[in-house]
Amino acid sequence: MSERTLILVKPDGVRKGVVGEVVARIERKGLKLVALELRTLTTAVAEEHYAEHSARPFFGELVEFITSAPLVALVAEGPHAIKAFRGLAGATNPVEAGPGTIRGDFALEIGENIVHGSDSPESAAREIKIFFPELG
Ligand code: RTP
Ligand code: MG
Repeated sequence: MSERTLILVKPDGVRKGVVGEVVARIERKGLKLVALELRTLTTAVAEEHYAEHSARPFFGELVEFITSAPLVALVAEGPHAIKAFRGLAGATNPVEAGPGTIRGDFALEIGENIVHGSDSPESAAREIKIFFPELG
């Protein structure tokens, strides 16, 4: 069954110039792009997006980082899109992400791990509404 996932190429990914590489991997996997936009997040949107982490010690740094420069937000669609992209991204900590994954290939630090991908159908629905309400 087809589903949608919210993907971010975070500010470090834009700065490193790997937006095209990430989009190419999404497309090569067979997922279809249904929305894509470069934008700089406000603190309010960043806090809403990462609300589940609001009590964590790294929350302030996370929000500061994700609002520090433009990111690319996109929605991809296809069978098992959520799990498929989490597989392409690799483990949260880039030093544990295997070679061939986005984080494994392009990052070293957990706080700057290039991409975000929704982790469940519920998260995807919530996050897509935050970034692309018009897709509702
Ligand atoms: P994301 O939400 O960005 O796709 O990453 P994820 O699901 O793999 O990881 P999650 O647990 O949701 O964490 C969200 C982001 O917070 C940063 N983080 N920093 N300093 C730390 O210990 C720490 N732990 C997590 C990471 O940038 C992670 O992507
Ligand atoms: Mg997450």
